[in-house]
Amino acid sequence: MKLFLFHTPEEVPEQGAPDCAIAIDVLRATSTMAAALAAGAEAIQVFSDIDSLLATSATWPAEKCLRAGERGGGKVEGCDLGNSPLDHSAERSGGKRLFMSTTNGTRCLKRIEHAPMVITAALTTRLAVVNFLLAHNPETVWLVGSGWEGTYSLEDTVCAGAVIHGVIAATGQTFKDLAGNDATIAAVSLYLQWQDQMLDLMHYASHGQRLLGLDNEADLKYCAQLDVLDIVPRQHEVGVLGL
Ligand code: 3SL
Repeated sequence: MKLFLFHTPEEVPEQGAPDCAIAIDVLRATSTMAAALAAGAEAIQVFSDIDSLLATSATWPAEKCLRAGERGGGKVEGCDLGNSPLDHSAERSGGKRLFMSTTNGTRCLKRIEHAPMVITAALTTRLAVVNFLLAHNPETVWLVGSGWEGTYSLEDTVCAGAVIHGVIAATGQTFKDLAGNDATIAAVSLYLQWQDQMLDLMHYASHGQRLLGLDNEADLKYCAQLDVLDIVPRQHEVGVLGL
């Protein structure tokens, strides 16, 4: 297995495709997707723009539909929810399809949607993602951070580092075997430095600060947890993820 890390969707090469592509948006899209599926959502359908989300969701039975729209950290008018993992419970999300569009996370998924295997990762699902990789053993893996509007995100990089470190720990392989690019090695160093202070790191991260400014400290606490969900959201048809 060769692992490549791209910090933003913009860094993803125009040519070629990996055997497995992993979208990461710790704050908060991929943490929210995992929380929704763990709460029993039927599936998550992702959109780059709100107009297509509203148009497609209008064709779905209303009682089985939840619209989640986020821009700039806030809920989009006309949607039922914003992008908080804490919004999801069995009562609210069970059996429903989540139609979702966020500033960066869903854009990241759209960028990699044509890879043969597409999954999402978050700190909450880190070990499940490592086990998924070990079970499927894809030859090439692209881990793609969602970043913020084209720039690097600390929290996505530390999550990529946590996944890569997990693969190293489980296989005993070295960077020589596993690292496809320099960014993978740097991400593991970041993870090793911060693994016991994940919440502190979220507070220092620029998007963490943006979310704190919007009164979302509980979301930071939730998203900073490691290995609390044993699920891997996986794309089953282009733009639609489930378990
Ligand atoms: O950018 C995104 O996709 C979101 O996760 C951003 S936010 O955490 O909802 O503000």
